[in-house]
Amino acid sequence: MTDSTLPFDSRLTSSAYSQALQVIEAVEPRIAEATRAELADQRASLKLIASENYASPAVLLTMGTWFSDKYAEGTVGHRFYAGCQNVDTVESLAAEHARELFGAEYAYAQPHSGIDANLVAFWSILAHRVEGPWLEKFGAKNVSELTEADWEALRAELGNQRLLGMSLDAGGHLTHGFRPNISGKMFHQQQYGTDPETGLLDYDAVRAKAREFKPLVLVAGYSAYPRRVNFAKMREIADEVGATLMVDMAHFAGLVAGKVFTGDEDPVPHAHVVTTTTHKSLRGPRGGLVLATSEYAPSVDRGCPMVLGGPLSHVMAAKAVALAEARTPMFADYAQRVADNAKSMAEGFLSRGASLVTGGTDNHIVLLDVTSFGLTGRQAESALLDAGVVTNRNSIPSDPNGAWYTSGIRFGTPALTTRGFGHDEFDKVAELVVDVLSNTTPGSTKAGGPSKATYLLADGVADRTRSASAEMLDKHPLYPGLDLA
Ligand code: DSN
Repeated sequence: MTDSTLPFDSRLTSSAYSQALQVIEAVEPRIAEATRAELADQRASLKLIASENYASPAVLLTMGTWFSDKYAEGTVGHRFYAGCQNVDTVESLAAEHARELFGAEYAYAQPHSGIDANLVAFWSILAHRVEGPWLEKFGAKNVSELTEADWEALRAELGNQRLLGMSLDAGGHLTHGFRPNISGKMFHQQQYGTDPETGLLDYDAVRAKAREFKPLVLVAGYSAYPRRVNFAKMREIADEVGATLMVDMAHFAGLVAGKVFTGDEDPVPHAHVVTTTTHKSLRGPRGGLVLATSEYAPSVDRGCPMVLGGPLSHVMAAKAVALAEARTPMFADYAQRVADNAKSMAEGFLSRGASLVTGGTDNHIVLLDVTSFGLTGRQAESALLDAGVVTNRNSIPSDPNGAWYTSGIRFGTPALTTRGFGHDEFDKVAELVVDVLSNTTPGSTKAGGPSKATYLLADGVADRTRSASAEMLDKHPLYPGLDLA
């Protein structure tokens, strides 16, 4: 029995993949074998990584075509290579679906990943906010008219800008100004955190920091914050200090697309520039996307060659297919289930005495504080993996174990919701996780001291977790009916 939320025809898909694998097998059988093994592994595990999902066969198949063979640097209608008319069709369609889906004035479908999308956004904002006035000052029409001396001064000006983003341990992303990331090096950066008592964003504290720091760019968005953000308030703060509001919605783009986040929680009407990946809750191919107001569009359009190499036309085609899927009522229903399931999982943890950062969730993420189990995130992640539960360790606010060992485990509902898991299954998943962690004890170092990495999982726990998981996974098969025989 199946209630997968993926739209596809299993007979056609089985035939397409069986034949494709035969073609691959004839050249490099080990790749065909690894491809079959990967499907088997994904089918057999409880995938709870918040940033992963399962794309539809239509999306996946679209990536395996001759569009991969094209170079298409430039923009639609203005390429550096001849013969890009079909790539133009693909890129225009991806952008059109993105604009329609999100109600954006402008969409740029070329970024290869989320980091690329953020780099395009940063440089576009600098070009618009810093380079623009500079060109005006020197009466130049474009950067090619600047002299070497102008360039030297412009470089100093570009590199002297400030960015304020959410700190990594509060749930922000590496690219939001984290020191070791390029964003923390190309900008003078400061970070805002969350309230130490509640774990929630404190908009007054963000405002106070923005007033003091006066950033050129205010970044909102997160990769491990289990709550919604009020983007209208963030825009108010940005306006007050003259900053550009950039929202990275990579994690929750599916919830925006499915109209679970509307009004003040929808970043698109409030931000100047919005970036996202397409493969997380949005359930598309691995890639990035930038949305912008018309004012920022000309500088975002310079993403290639400013920051990006040649666009991946086959992936842009798959983005168009995924965005078309996301415009259906079926996807809106899926997005609502993603959020409902996260609540069920959070309640499942709380009712069993576990401690959650912010005390719960209202998006797709549940962030479990594992210190009450006497474990580090690293130990908990490894013990769960032994039991077939795939997650990732994550920092929690003011994490005593730092960014490597951490004290949290991040769970996400997009992938298993795609398989059809609902309230009861997510409650059961919480029960299994609590059982595993309650039966895990920290290990010791070789010298006999306390270790942050080693652990001992009690006998029998991994087996009983795997068999309880298998029961649920069998009821909700991945790509039901897809047979590679
Ligand atoms: N790596 C992604 C995540 O797991 O959230 C973000 O880049």
